[in-house]
Amino acid sequence: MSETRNGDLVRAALGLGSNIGDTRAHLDAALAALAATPGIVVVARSSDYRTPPWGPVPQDDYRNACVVIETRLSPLALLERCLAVERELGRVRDIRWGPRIIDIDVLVYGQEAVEQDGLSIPHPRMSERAFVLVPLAEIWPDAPLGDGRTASQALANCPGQDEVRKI
Ligand code: PH2
Ligand code: MG
Ligand code: MG
Repeated sequence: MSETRNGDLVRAALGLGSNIGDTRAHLDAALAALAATPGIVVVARSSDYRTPPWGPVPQDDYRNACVVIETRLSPLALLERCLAVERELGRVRDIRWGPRIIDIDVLVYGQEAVEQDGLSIPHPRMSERAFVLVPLAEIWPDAPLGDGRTASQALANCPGQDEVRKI
C-alpha cells in the first residue's frame, strides 16, 4: 500500500455503521481489523449509538460509531483498506443507502481535501448527519470538516440529535 510521501502520521476519522445481524460484533470486528493494519494506530473509539435510518430506503435502525486513527497510509490506501475490511466482513454492495453488514467511511484525513477516484474527503454529507457528528464530536470535537467548521460547531446546528441514542 502506498504511504504518505514523507511518512508522517496523519490524524483521520472513520465512520462505522451496521444494521444487519449482530451489529455490535460487526463494529468490533471492523475495529479489530483496522487496528491490526500496518500503518494504522487506533487512537479513540466513540460510544456506540442507535440511530434511525437516514435516507430513502426503509430499513432497521443503525448502530453507528466513529474511530480516530493515526495513519501513514495515503487517503486512497486508507479507503482501499476500509473497503477490504468491509469485504472481509461479508459486505455485499447492492442497494445504495440500503441496509448493510458494515460500512466504513473515511470522514476526515488531516486538514486535507481529497477529490480522487470516487473518494471525497472530508465526507461531503457528514455535516448534516447527526449519526456521524454525535460520535465524531464525542472523541474529536475539533475535527476539521472542510467548510471551516469543526465537528462540534457543525453539531450545534444539526437536526435529529435527540434521536441519536448512546447504547
Ligand atoms: N448509512 C447509510 C444510509 N443511512 N442511516 C444511519 N442512521 N446510519 C448510517 O450509517 C447510514 C444511514 C449509507 O451509508
Ligand atoms: Mg460507505
Ligand atoms: Mg456511509
